[in-house]
Amino acid sequence: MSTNPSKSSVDKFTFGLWTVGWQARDPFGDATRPALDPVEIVTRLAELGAYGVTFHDDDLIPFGSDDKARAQHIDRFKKALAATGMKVPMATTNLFTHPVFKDGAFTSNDRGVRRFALRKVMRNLDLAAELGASTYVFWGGREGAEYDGAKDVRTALDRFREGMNTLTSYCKERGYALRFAIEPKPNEPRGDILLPTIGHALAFIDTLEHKEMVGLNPEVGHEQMAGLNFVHGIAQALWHKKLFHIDLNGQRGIKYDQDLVFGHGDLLNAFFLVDLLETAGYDGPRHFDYKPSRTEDLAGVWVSAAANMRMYRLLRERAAKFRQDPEVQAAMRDARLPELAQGTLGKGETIADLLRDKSAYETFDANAAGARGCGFVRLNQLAVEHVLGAR
Ligand code: GLT
Ligand code: MN
Ligand code: MN
Repeated sequence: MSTNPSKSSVDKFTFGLWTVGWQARDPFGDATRPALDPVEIVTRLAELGAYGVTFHDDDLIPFGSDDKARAQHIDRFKKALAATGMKVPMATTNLFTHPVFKDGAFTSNDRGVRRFALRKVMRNLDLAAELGASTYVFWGGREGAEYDGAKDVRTALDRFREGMNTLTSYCKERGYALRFAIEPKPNEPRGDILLPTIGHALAFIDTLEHKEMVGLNPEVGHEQMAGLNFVHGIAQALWHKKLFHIDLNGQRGIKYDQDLVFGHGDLLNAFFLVDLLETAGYDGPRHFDYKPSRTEDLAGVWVSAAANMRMYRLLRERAAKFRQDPEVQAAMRDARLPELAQGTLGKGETIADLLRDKSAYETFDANAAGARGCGFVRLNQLAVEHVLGAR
């Protein structure tokens, strides 16, 4: 039961500079917290036991900085990383805040904006490679539309693909060992965003020139905003070998993007997510993309950051106990979970063999099979009891 949230960098817990650094400005109200210096963020997160930080170009270097100011921001950041041992496993581009991106970046109807976006990404790819990042995220928050007549979606997807192909080629030319991770989201800030779910993004990636370099960075809340089951989405991403990175947070149902602390939304789904990540051998960062609620002061920011890591560790501990519990193992057998791993056709069995097998059809008792209970509720109750610490 004891879970010590002490420093354990092997956990690879990472946070975006923009998460704890969020000043809590929303469409209805002003900031409730002061800006935080990236150096302070690195230092405080290191003290809390995080493994690393991630950033958008503009989180580190304010938009429009000249070369001299840019170099100074980078230098201070590098010194903070060196002093704390914090890593930068991922970086990304801000292609959504400045008004120039109001109609998108790679898919803006305005060609000049598209070219500017590619150059902005290339510039930050250079920095990401220099800082040793292995993943580069693409969240296309402004790639979309409010009106069906305002965007030719098929042509926009051509431009999106052209952008991704150009940027993978750029990395190859420069010899960068970066992999790209597309982050789907159904809506907000655009009325409808292109590549809205894991499934849409997977299909898109399959059309890319260097598709082996491109995978996913799914976010808990984004799939849940679309009413989808995040655990199922992650399982399919893993199945396609496309889970390159993950954004952990909490969301309570189909509404605006809440970015709550991990586990503060659908707790049971978070439990099974941790179980999946741990048992499937996902070895990438556990990246928290949350926003400390607007109600919190600076002390509350650090409380909420620590809560994400503690939640992950607690759920990992519960999930391991769930799997070790003999009653759970029996319930899994009764629910025929191991049987699903057995091929439906026998080894070497042909279609002719299947057609000859009378027990498969002619004498198969469909009514008896249909009457048999599956035992899934018992198994789920055991899971809930483990989450509650009742077992
Ligand atoms: C933005 C968005 C996140 C993305 C970030 C990466 S930025 O805050 O809400 O989900 O992961 O661009
Ligand atoms: Mn979000
Ligand atoms: Mn995210």
